Amino acid sequence: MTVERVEFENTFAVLLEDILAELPTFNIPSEGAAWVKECLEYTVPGGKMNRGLSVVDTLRSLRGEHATITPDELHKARVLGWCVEWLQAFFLVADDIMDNSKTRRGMPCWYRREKVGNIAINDAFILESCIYRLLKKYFRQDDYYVDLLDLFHETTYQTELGQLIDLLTAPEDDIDLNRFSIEKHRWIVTYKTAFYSFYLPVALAMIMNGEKREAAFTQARNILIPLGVYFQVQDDYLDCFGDPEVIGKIGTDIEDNKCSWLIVQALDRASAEQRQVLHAHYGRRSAEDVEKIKQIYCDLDLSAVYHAYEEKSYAELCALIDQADANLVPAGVFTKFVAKVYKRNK
Ligand code: GPP
Ligand code: MG
Ligand code: MG
Ligand code: MG
Repeated sequence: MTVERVEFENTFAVLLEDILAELPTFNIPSEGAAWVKECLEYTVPGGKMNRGLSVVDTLRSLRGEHATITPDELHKARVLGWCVEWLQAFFLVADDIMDNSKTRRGMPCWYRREKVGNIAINDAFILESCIYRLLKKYFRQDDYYVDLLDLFHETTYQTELGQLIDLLTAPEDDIDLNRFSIEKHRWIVTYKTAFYSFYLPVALAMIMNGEKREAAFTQARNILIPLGVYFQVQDDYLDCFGDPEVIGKIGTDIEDNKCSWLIVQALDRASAEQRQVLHAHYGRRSAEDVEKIKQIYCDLDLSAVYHAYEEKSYAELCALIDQADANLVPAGVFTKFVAKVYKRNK
């Protein structure tokens, strides 16, 4: 584990304590404080932490090799990183309910734990509120406080709109594969994943670094959104072809009738007979139905299509980075990020 990863992980304990320490000021009954502690410990840490660590990485890249970052600044970058991880926990707890998922990070989804169930809906709201407790504690005095708040609100709304279309495109009682298209898929993943996973961490570090030029944020977005799309295509692929032991979750996209990258690619290539099989078996819960769909994915050699897509996306992202103006955002910000996700298997 890198030094930063250890420091970052250690910061979680501090922030958890911040949240827990103020609970008595609400006179909350003791079972409430115990619940919040258990929920936060279960749902916030334990991921890959790529999003959170990216805030710190980005701040370092923005400052350059030899510029110093004070201990206080480093701590604040880590706080922002954890705010992104908290946002992610909020989304995942809610997403797992909506997607009927079984496991997350190698454990049962929070809502599936004994005594949790629908309380997880309220827990998701609490997870979201924690972001604003932490921002208030650490950034209230800073002139960019309102910009941080605005960015978190904006990004949350974008993600919720993305999740809305993800769900509206996948009604389980009305299977209609004609709703799916490459353009629809791209819109959904841009909104439900790319903004919060890629643009948000970088933009937070830029704000903290005093960036005011709109062109710098636009440049970051122009590279990070395609990177986020590529990342969600990987997620869609791994949902079907990844190893649950490695990705820590059991895929549900076929059962959930999702407009996944795989089904969109399959529809683009299927013969009339294959299309019929897809129509007959997609979005159904039985293992036999799912197997029929996976068989067509294999017959169409979607793994090869995916690997070609990976190469092409990588080349396109590298070209975008090459063409970018390093005076707006240094290339290292993006190359580090691309290196983290290229050919990932989890
Ligand atoms: C990933 O979709 C998108 C999210 C986790 C955002 C959820 C947004 C909300 C507003 C709740 P996914 O369902 O493919 O993720 P996973 O495969 O991890 O379940
Ligand atoms: Mg999901
Ligand atoms: Mg989902
Ligand atoms: Mg997924």
